[in-house]
Amino acid sequence: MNAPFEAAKAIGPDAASEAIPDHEIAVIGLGYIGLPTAAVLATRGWRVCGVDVSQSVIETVNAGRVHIEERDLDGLVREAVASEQLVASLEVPTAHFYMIAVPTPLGADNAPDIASVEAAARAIAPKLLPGACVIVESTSPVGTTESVAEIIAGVRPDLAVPRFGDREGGDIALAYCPERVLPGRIVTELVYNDRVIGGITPDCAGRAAALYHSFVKGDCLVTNARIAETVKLVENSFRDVNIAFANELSMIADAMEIDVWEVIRLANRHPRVNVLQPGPGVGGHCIAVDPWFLVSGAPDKARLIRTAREVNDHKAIHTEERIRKQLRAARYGKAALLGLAFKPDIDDFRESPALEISTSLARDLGERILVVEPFAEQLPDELAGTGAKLVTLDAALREAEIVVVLVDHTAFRHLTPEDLSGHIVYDTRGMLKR
Ligand code: SAJ
Repeated sequence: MNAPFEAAKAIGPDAASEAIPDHEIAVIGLGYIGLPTAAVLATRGWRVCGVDVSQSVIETVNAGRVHIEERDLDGLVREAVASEQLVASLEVPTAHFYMIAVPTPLGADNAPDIASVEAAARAIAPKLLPGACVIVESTSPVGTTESVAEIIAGVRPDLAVPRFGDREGGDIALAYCPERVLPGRIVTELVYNDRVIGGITPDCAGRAAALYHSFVKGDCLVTNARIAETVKLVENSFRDVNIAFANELSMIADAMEIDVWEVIRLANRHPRVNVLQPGPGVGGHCIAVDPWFLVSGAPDKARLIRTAREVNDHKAIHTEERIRKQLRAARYGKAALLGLAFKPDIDDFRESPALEISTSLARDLGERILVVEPFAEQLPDELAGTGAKLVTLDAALREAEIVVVLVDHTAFRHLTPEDLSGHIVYDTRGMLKR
């Protein structure tokens, strides 16, 4: 038995050692968070079973390969699977720790959809042994960890399931520990970021924290589940509100024909001002989504957070309108759209304003749209058949009259104003000013 296994036994009640679980840790959901977490834990000596509903994900991981692009993840998964510390399965095993890392998308009317978390809780419940610890990592509306506890209590009346506010622990522990890693830096940030660990009871928080102490080099900060759930939503809402300020400023500057980049550069020389960067809108699965989870908790009170979301969504419409105007003025000229990803240097096109803008333009003006995206081998489905073409940067500069920077990928950053002379340039990211 290795050291982490001893640690797991040590933090559970004595009953934990009566039955030997199949695995030390089960990670439910092998996506952008679950797979890197499972691989990091496995390479730190834990016996990990990753669980997913997709047969192809299971086969890929068990072959030591990855189904998502993330820096350093492929080597880590290969090592974890080769050492037999990580296996993937469609079935939830018995384990000491369960980590739930499944998607929590926006449902109708921007309401949170936690169906996958609830399904994970129902799948885990029959497997729980006394001493087990269930941790939710998925970004969730406040109260979700308590809902998980209720589901488990309903399926397992034989277990003393702790309730929020209890002073004592129960047969099992339940906690919320939000992921806070930045796509593109996930493997590093999983280890070095501080973690916030919120228990349904103080005992639950302590038991969950023991797991994080085994692989996190940052601080493990202990609190209750509701606070931890709120902290996660606050982090991304804070960022969204600040980006909205920058985006609103850029639209004001457009109307007033002022150079927003110069304004921000100089304003940021004030010791207490730090304006973020405008862009074509806010993308990704997190910042454009999570603020709605906070709004849903108190819709009448969350006026600024809701407005920020609306401003950031509107920035994509504003950007598209400006490009359409330039295309109208150019009569038959073509526009080169640089980048489709939701931010620089990643291949992730989910909720990407650049993709949304490009798709809308291509549907109307396909033949006049050239797309340059170093992270795509072919046009994404949304753009296929519209007449738009995926071309190299050189070809785009030769053919297009208008050049729009939608994503400041490193592959574009060598461009100088001289390279672009003779073109109409719309730089939504301020790349050419840096
Ligand atoms: N963006 C701007 N201007 C800026 C900064 C960002 O327009 O000044 C845009 C980006 O282009 C992108 C979007 O915002 O479209 C989000 O990008 P990001 O790099 O700020 O954040 P994400 O979505 O990749 O990751 C965020 C992170 N949260 C915070 O920084 C508070 C990460 O730590 C979280 O773990 C992640 O959300 C998550 O999973 O919740």
